[in-house]
Amino acid sequence: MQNFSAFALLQRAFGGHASWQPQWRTPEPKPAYDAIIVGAGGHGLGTAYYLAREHGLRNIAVIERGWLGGGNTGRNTTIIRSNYLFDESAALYDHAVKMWETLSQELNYNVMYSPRGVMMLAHTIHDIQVFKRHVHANRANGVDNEWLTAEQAKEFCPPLNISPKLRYPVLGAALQRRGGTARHDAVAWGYARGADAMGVDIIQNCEVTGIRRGPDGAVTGVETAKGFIASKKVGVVAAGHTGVVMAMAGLRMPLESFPLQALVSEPVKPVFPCVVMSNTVHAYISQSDKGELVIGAGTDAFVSYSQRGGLHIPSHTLDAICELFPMFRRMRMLRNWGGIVDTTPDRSPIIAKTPVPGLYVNCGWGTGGFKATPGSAHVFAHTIARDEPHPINAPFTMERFRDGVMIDEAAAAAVAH
Ligand code: FAD
Ligand code: PYC
Repeated sequence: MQNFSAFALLQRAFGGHASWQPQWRTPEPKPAYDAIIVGAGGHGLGTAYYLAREHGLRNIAVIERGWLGGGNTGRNTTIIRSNYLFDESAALYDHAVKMWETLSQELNYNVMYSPRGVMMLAHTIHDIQVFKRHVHANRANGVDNEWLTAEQAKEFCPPLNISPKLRYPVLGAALQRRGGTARHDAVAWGYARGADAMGVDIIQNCEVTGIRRGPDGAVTGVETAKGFIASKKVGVVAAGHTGVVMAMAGLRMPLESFPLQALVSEPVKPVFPCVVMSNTVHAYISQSDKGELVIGAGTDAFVSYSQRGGLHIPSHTLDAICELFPMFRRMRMLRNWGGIVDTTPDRSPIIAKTPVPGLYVNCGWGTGGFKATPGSAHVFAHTIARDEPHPINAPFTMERFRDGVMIDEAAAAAVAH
């Protein structure tokens, strides 16, 4: 008589050996990836690119809840500059500016970096003092920056209204000639293509919903909308949502998230030669290669995860732009949008290891992380690959808030937040 007991059937299925049992248990998942990057913005994709290019890791996944470049990388106004006050920041942002200069060649993808000059307007005695201090500090750090009179500012940017009758007249300006703009989506696509060519997996439409830790507390991988993905190294670069993602590992971050808006006009022929920023009247402007005037202001005054923001911000900004550049009064606005930026108490980023072994974080860029993209990605890749910071990002720890070693760049952030 045939034996149909479950045991006998299993014995037959496994070749009649008594050793079938271990295969019956679910094995502990082995690390599938050398590193996982959460967030396919410019910083995340760039990090994967440099991990592969400079540190020889090929088995990397970039996990993105939406589409690549659909976060702040694709929503920002692309201003690039390195005129920050403190030594630590000047080193970080100038590292990035130097990388921008050759990024198109590095990626063989035109990121349209255009060093057309960034001019920051002074409207009060306080502005003059602050900007002159920046000019001197920058020069001491080998970062170009120069002081212009109002007349010199107008010569550099002819549409600028320097009438003394303005409510906030232009009293002078600080000019960084190496500053400028780049094409934001090209940066995301350039890094994505470069990383993909070296074997990096870019997994879109796959939200990270949990960070799994082993009995020793170290990271073992991430839970996602598509299932568990294992890795002993996880780098979180999820601007605006970093606090939410890091909470999944039990860490509370010193971050607040705000909407930041921007808008563009109808396209016109080339009319605006540089970038002009004014923190005092809350407006900045440049012209894109498509011809649109690219305009923005400070953050909304409330914390939120809404990628929209209040209508009073664009309207207030346009008032300021029309006063500074009266020739734009009759132009029509084409569209406006918002992104979510996360800010730290000292308005400087965190690029660091965390107290959780195998978990790294890059966040807190507030309104100003696009300019840092190549430099930030480069030093973050170093931090993940070697489990220790690059000298340039060594000061940008989480612990500085506990220890009171701030890098207070609120003034250099230039966009009120
Ligand atoms: P992002 O491009 O936002 O990428 C983070 C990604 O993480 C997103 O794609 C998001 O979908 C993903 N993500 C979030 N949560 C999860 C999850 N749970 N699972 C998986 N993926 C997740 N900076 C400048 O230097 N100059 C400027 O002129 C400038 N202008 C700006 C104007 C506006 C309107 C805004 C909103 C920002 C501006 N910034 C500017 C700031 C700049 O855009 C950001 O600091 C920078 O782009 C951040 O890049 P990132 O790659 O870190 O973030
Ligand atoms: O950081 O220069 C900047 C910036 C400009 C607009 C938004 N951020």
